[in-house]
Amino acid sequence: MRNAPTILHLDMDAFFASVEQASKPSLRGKAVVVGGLGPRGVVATASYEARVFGVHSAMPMGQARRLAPNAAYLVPRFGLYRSISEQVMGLLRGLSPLVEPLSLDEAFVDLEAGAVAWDAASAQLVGERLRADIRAVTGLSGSVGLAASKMLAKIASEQAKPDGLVLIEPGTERAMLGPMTVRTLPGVGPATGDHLRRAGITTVDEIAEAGEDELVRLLGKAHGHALYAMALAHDERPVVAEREAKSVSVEDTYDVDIHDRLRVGMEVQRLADRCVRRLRGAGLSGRTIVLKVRRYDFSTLTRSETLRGPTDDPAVVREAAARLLDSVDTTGGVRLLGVGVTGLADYTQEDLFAQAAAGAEGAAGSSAEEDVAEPVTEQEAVAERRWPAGHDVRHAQYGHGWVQGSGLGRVTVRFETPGAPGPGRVRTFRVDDPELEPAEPLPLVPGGSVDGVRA
Ligand code: TTP
Ligand code: MG
Ligand code: MG
Repeated sequence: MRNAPTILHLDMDAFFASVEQASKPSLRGKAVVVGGLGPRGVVATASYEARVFGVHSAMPMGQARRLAPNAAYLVPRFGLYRSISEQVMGLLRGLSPLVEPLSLDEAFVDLEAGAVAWDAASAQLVGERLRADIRAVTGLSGSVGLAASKMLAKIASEQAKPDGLVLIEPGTERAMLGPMTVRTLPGVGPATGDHLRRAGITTVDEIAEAGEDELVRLLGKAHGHALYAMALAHDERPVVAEREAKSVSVEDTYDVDIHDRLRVGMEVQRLADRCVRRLRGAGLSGRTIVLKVRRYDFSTLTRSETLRGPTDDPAVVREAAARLLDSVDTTGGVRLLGVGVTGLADYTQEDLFAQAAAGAEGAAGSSAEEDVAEPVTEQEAVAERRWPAGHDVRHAQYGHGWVQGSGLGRVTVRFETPGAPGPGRVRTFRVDDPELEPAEPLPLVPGGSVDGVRA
């Protein structure tokens, strides 16, 4: 392990919700919940104001509404979040060639490799300046952790939340980690935590005391070994730049185009299994399942789905690939099929013990939009799909605004823009008002850009 705290971990605060608050002045300082609003929807995230009521990511939306009935409930706008993520990642790449994004709002940066920091004082300065730059460019706050290893940098940014910076001085790691709950360690979620607790292990010190053999006996070889090392604050994993980050994929080209839909389905299942064997062979797991289809006319489509947590479970990958295939038209024949897994993780990410369950519950990310409508009548469903809560609109007379809600043939719009000093006015229209149309998001910061945004 290096002896200077020059690994930086950044994680944006309440990311989706903060973007919504930045773009909608009336929601600043208010409880905001972003997620799927349909009957099976789950919370993607909640603003810190909403977390006070107990609302958190992955909670069923119905439960969130009971806990925080007065919060604003919004459908995610992934295009906007992606474009802001790009701005943030761009700032990180300005610091070092070694930037490892873990998700839209989170990345490791090796400051030493960028020659921008070499000791605690210089690392602290870079971290503070980065937070200021992020605020200037995006209007949002991110929390920064600095330490001599990835694991500790991530723990530090968690401690820094929200809107802070924590630096862990090398040499103090063991003493700091010891009394903390095992849940602090990466890879220990609720399931692994329960498992350890039943064995009488609740703190990091108790993992160290239990010894490596006991950990392996409890959690299996790979996980037990890794967890023991982390409890001793041993973590030598390098920051891996995005372009080096591996993705595992397999594909087959067919001599004769496949026309039979059943056969296409079977091939996809076979490729999914092969892909998982490779993945496991490399000791990896990944969050995003990708399906590639080249059709008879050489048109090539890729479809992807992002799961809540990384998986290396063949059943989960097979099911995701099958769902993706459902959305692809293969009439006319298929020349090539491929299945891949990206967003790879080693043991750093989520609760490895519970990953199969998370995968089985389906995707939390991109599929949320499908949950939007709870059809009261056909017309209601159409209205809600055309006017999702939180999405931008433009009215010929009143200008730019966003959908506060819709129902009973009406849509309520609040006319306000990101730069405005305070809340804008609310007006209600018929859902088929010819003067009202969906609009692209505006930049969060005056003069900023939202290149490539498609909400
Ligand atoms: P996180 O960084 O885990 O959470 P957050 O940024 O909302 O809040 P925090 O301040 O605690 O970091 O996730 C980033 C975004 O990813 C989050 O804003 C929404 C999305 N997300 C989901 O869609 N589903 C989930 O289960 C989680 C955890 C996040
Ligand atoms: Mg975050
Ligand atoms: Mg995050």
